Amino acid sequence: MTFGSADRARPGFTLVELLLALAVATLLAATLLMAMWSAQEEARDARTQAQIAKLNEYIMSQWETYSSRQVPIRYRPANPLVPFQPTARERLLARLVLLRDLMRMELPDRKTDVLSPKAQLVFRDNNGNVRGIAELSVESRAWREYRRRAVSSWTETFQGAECLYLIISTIRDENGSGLDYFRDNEIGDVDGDGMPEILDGWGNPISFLRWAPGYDSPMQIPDRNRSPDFFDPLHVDPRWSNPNEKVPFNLIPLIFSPGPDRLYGLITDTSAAPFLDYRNTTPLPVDPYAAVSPGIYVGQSDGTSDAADNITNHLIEIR
Ligand SMILES: [Ca+2]
Ligand SMILES: [Ca+2]
Repeated sequence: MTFGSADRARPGFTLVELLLALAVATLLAATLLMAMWSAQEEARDARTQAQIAKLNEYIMSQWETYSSRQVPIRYRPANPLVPFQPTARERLLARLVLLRDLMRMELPDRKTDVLSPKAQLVFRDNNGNVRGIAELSVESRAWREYRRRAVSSWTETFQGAECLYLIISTIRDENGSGLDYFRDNEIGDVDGDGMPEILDGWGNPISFLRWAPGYDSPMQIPDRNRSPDFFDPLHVDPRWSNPNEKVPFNLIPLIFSPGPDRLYGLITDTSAAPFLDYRNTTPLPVDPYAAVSPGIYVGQSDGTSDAADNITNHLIEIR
């Protein structure tokens, strides 16, 4: 036996076998990477759901307090020499409008909510002359704190998320701060405007709309007959006298992550100009159902299907 024949007998790989082995290895690696990626996506999704459930808990516990909230009102006459005596109906309207102003200031979702002063409800006589003005007689502590922390470089891009951060970071109770639940890497300033946001599992700001009348969900039905405004049990809102109106229906605050596609797909006032300032809506100030522009409402789809994969407090099962 020669060395040469021993060489020939040694098992070896042909080029085809090598290529085949390489292909199998590549496929295995790709499958493994895919499995790792989908496990990561699942973890991101689960974390975002948990974050939104926690944020929902904070916002809704505040929301529920408004049903029995004291609304401190100051009435001023237009002419200091002519006393202003509001009617019972006017007092009810003042309570409703200024309750909405309290919500606007304590649960802001845009720069103007933080920066615009208290709303004024103006009462006129039959000739259109101003008889008197109603406004909140105190400013809430939370609102003053938000104003103190609003920096001049603040931009509208992520204002909903930035307001949500302001609200949650101002919460203090016996268990600590509202931010304690969130990890360090879940707080960021994606747009670098000096105002932080809470970030979802994909690193995108979790946004907030206190009132999203354009959003349709199992929790928010845009029909006042099936789901009337919870905060107006006496039907004080003047639109109740118009049979053709669908407002005021019940609104539920909207907390939303853009989801895996990282696109929000909902109309907020950042996509329209001029920016909505709730203090100056007409005919009543602080109208939760105010249009961004004619026929366009806060929270409605921007015409794409980008919102389909969003993770929101209206759709997740609250644990
Ligand atoms: Ca920011
Ligand atoms: Ca999306």
